[in-house]
Amino acid sequence: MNDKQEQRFSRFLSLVLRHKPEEIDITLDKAGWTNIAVLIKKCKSRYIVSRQDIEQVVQNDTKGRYSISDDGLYIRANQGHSVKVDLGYNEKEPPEFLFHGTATRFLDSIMKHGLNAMKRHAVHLSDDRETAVSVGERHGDPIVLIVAAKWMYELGYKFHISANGVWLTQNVLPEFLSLEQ
Ligand code: HQG
Repeated sequence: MNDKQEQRFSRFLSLVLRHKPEEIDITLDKAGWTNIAVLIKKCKSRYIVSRQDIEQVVQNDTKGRYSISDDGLYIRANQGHSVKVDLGYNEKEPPEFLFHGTATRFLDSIMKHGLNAMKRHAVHLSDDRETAVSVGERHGDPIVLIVAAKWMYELGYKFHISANGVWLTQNVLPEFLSLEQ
């Protein structure tokens, strides 16, 4: 696959592994894994891919969105699901601050209601500002919010980190949010 084909197929993988497995009639297990051989077969009407192509996409994905199981038989998305899955990540103590990138037009609502998971399972946070800016840019004029993560953790809120380094939490109340100066 060339770069373009790879990107297109990666977007398709995101769709079926995170949101709509029914689109190609595959099933995800409780932890989000699906059998690679079956996936290749079920993709056929839209993408003719080999196992090697899939390995290439997993390896080259800029955000490390996917993992292949240790036995090499299964693939899953590391985070970002809207379908019900339990990814089984261990709880982890976050650094003092984490970042969330969003668009300026969401700001009023976020400062009023806090950060919600919206269509996904969790609020996505990063430990660096640059990532937050690029996440925010996907939605429009970007703005970075600082989350008092350690304080939340000390108060009992749970944090998990995905295999590709994305911090996940259920929701963030407005009192834990501040705007970058
Ligand atoms: C906003 C990408 C109004 C929230 C990225 C965000 C990330 C509110 C949007 C991953 C709100 C949801 C996730 C409230 C939250 N009122 N707006 N109360 N609470 N929002 O796409 O964090 O490329 O579901 O700020 O890199 O942008 O898919 O979440 O703007 O890691 O691998 O509602 O998706 O990764 O948008 O992005 P999203 P996100 P992938």
